[in-house]
Amino acid sequence: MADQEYTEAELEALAGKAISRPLVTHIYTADPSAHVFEGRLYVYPSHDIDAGIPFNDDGAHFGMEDYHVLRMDSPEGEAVDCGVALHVDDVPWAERQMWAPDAAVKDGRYYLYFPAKCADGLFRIGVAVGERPEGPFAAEPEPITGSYSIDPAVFADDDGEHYMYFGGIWGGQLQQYRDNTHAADNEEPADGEPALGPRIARLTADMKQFAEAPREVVIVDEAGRPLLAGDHDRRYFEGPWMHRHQGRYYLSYSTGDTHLLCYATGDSPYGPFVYQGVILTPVIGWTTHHSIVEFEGRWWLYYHDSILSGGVTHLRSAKVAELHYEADGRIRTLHPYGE
Ligand code: FUB
Repeated sequence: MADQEYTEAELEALAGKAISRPLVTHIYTADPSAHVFEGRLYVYPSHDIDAGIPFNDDGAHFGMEDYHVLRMDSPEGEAVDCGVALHVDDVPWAERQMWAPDAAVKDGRYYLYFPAKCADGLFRIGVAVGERPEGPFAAEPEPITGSYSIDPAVFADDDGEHYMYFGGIWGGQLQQYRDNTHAADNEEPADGEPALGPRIARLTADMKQFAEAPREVVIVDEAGRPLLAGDHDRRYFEGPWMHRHQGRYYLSYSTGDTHLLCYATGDSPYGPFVYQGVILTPVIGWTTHHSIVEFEGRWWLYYHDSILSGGVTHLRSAKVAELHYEADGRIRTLHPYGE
């Protein structure tokens, strides 16, 4: 996850062609999870900082310490920084690396879900509860039992159930787990074997625990064969998101080292999901991470890039662009700096 090298002229040219601007410029924000709460848009991003930690393959340089929530009256309006919603110092079980969060609401209470590393060096996922969409949030004393890896995304289905999707390979440690059991020497499957999938677990009625053991989500090709680990242009890497459109379930995600946002569709929150195509071609910066939200009948892609920091991969800026569906439900591919 190294920085990409760009000349100033190249960055300026790309910035000029960019399809959207950073939501805010006074802080770096990434991994934006957007929701409509109380009729307004609330965006739950990572808060990128330069923690002074040298780059490594585990992503230690992503040394984030807190979360700020952004509020927008519309996707085309200004984003207001609502301030610190939760700090790692206020999470009893977490030591470092407050990575991509998400949020949900139930019965008038708001739940912030977030991954962080414990003292043992393993990521777990926690929940913090608040009375307002922007927080502040009070963390539960322990992470969610049975949680692991990164990138929680909580989906509210029409029947009132909530499901958490999570998991990311490489720095996100998902490859170290099989059947929800950890072994540090577990590796990614070989190229010709089925790829690892994100995990899904239904949440308990109080939104604070898994109601079931996490299951692995399978993404298949058009012939129904699981995508293979060597298929880096299509296989799951990190950053899951779930939304429904015209009755179908859309699982979208990052392909990591090929820097694409892709999607797959299915008939159940558990899948299987059939790979469909690319939502967003690569952005400036190594990571790509997104959410999809409907606001007043139009659909929006929240994503990030590293233009503002001059290509520094751990100093990103959240952005938003309109998303379009074709009549058959396919998502039209977006190009962040024009075609
Ligand atoms: O922000 C830290 C990590 O980078 C996220 O958890 C990943 O999805 C990637 O965007």
